[in-house]
Amino acid sequence: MRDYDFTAIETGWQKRWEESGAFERGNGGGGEKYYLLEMYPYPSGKIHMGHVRNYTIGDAVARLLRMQGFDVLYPMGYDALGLPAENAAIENNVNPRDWTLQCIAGMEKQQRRMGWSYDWSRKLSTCDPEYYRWNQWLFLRMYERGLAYRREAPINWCPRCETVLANEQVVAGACWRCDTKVEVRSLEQWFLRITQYAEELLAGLDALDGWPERVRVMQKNWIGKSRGATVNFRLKDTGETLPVFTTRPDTLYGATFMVFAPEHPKVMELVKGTDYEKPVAAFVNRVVIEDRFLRTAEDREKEGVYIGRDAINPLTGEPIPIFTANFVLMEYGTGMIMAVPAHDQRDFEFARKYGIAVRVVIVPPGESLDPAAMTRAYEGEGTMVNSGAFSGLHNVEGIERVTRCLEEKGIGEESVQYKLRDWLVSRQRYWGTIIPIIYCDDCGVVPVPEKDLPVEFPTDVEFTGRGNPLATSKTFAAAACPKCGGAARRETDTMDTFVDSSWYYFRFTSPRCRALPFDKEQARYWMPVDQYIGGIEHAILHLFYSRFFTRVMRDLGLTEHSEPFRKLLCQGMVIKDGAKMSKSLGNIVDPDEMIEKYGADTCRLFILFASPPEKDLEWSDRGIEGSHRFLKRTWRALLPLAEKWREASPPAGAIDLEIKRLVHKTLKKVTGDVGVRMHHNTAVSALMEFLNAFSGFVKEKGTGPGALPSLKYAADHFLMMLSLFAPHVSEELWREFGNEGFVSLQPWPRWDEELTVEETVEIAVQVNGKVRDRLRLPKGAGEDEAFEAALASARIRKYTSDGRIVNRVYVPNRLVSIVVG
Ligand code: ANZ
Ligand code: ZN
Repeated sequence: MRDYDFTAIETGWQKRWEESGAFERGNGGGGEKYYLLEMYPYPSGKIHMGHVRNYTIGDAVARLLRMQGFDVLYPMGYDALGLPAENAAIENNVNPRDWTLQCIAGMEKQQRRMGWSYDWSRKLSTCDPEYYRWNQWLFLRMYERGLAYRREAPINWCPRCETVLANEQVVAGACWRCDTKVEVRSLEQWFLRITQYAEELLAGLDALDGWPERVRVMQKNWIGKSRGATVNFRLKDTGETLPVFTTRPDTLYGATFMVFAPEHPKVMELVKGTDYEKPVAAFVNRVVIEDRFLRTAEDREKEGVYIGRDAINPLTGEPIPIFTANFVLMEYGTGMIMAVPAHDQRDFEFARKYGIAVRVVIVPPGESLDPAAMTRAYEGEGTMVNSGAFSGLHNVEGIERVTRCLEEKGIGEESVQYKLRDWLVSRQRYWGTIIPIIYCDDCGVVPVPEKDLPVEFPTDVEFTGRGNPLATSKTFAAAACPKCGGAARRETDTMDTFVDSSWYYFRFTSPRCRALPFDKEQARYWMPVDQYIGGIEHAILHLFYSRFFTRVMRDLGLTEHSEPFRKLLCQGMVIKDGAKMSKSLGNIVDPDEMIEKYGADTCRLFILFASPPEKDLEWSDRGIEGSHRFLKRTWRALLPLAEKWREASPPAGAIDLEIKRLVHKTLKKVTGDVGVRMHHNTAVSALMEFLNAFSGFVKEKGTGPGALPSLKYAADHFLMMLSLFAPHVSEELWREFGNEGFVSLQPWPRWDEELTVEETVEIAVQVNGKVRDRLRLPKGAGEDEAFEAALASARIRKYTSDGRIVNRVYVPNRLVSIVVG
């Protein structure tokens, strides 16, 4: 018997699949469409086990659906723009483009070695001018509609990468890539007006019932909708209005001070020329450069300074002091707050520290609160007190009533606020889509005309690690103004690479479309993505931006869809020695080495068997050995059988019922586990049990002509199922049995429900101590069922019809005993 030479087997089948275009769309049959997508990789040069896991999970599903007759779209591409390529350019003195293309080539080769069934004819790379051309085109459409705009903004600046970072790229006050402490600067920046879609993006979450609940919650919190009221306080001396946003207008009588965000322009304006100017300026300058997330953390000490001015509480008419403090943010609400120390913990801590009055205006029902004795704020519900005409009301009702009162008096109104901010998309970097804008001294901001798209990368640039390389080009910046023809200069900012991934899945539906970002008909047919698979780290940004872009493209008339991803699976991490497998921890297992040593089929099988997709997977050398042994056992069990089968002129014969049951039961399990529940691990273990039962059968019944048809039947079905997980070895054995075509493209067999029902057992029936019959009953049949079946047997009735039954005993699954007197 020849050896299980997985390397030869795997490369052989990969070549055959490729040459025949086996997995190009259209081979799945004319069934219902199914768009299966995994998050495309950043081409860092090598795939890691996280990729291997993600893509193996998806591939099993793609293979099943294709065999089930779905019209499957299963594409792959590369998220090819971004910082790492530029960092590599700086370190190794290569062009980011060359570096990236090389990385893509390397990764694609590895991906092909894994035998994933992508439709490679649709491959795309976002660094291809034919791709980023459409980033620019979409940007200009957004610009025309006011959805892309420019303004000066305080931004996060990484002094090491010398670039602006989005809020979400700041992790605990440091740059997400290089960990350098982030600074705040003010610069002209480009934004996408995602806030215009805040309400719709929030409402849409309810319908996404194919998404993990935790992802929906994360997105909801990211939008951060709050209902409340805007209340106009007044500056005591001038009467100038000072609007605050509060979710608790019911506590207005308890507002004993006001706080401005340190960045608020009013702060320095109000202290100008007073004794307070110096200390306030010192405080402000110190706080504004601190990271906002740390600055406002719950356990962070609250600190601030009095600015020497007072405000008037609009309901009590009392003057209250104004402070500026670290716990108030400029970007939320109005950038200033009314502080209610009795009922807000932050305000309470601040008031205690600076000796500000604490006034209780809500008490727990039936209780009272002594401000002097309080050790924390009372933030719960209760009855309003010390609140003029509102005293005695339940505070929830009070929120409504106070708001209405403010509206009647014209000093406030109901208000809704979102934590969501517009998306800062400009980056001072080279390897991103160039923002297609020209600045002209006479005409101002002028969009690059469509015929001049794409604006491509200049190559005469230097990668020194300082500043924006685009700005070092001698040729790039100078441009003729598209309007007046005069000398003008190009925008050197590039787009955040999250722009690329916000719509790439639309492009896959018609990757070579030249007239538009994608063909409308193709998108109508394929979208939405039916199943998306990727890491939880993209729960907010990528998935949120994609939902935004889809809506923008809808409003541009490009698609009717609003939601891009119908179902979402977030796979767990790959763990080794108790920590996430990562380069920095040095606990990497290299997929190439594993393929070398065990073959792709073994890797795939182990990864799917070791853990259900959404749970973490602990890497185990013993586990992978185990999977390898299973495939070797499969090989040794089936190959000789295939030879026998080919030699014997295949005799027709009935299929053994036990084998049939085994096949149909397993078929049902595998179909449901992979296609519906996405629990590949239990499907794999069902196949392992299958092989055991199969070997038992061979031992018992042999491989003679009588048994061969049953064994062939079992082997065919087993190989079809195994092909979802270990496709190469399945193809090889399939062919060994003399079967036609690819096993990967066989129609998925249907199971017969009846054959999947519980197993049956043989039960002996005794009459007066002598076995008179044997019955097949469902395993676990109850006493009544067993006696009924026994008495229905003609053989038994022969012995019971004369007498009267005086006793009966039932031993489940084994024996019915009847005593006739
Ligand atoms: C008075 C008050 C009394 C408040 C009370 C709360 C409890 P969410 O739910 O997150 O929307 N706030 C408003 N703008 C702020 C800003 N720019 N920086 C820091 N805090 C700000 O929070 C809304 C509440 O957070 C608002 O309601 C305000 O404090 C504060 F017993 O107003 B509240
Ligand atoms: Zn001009």
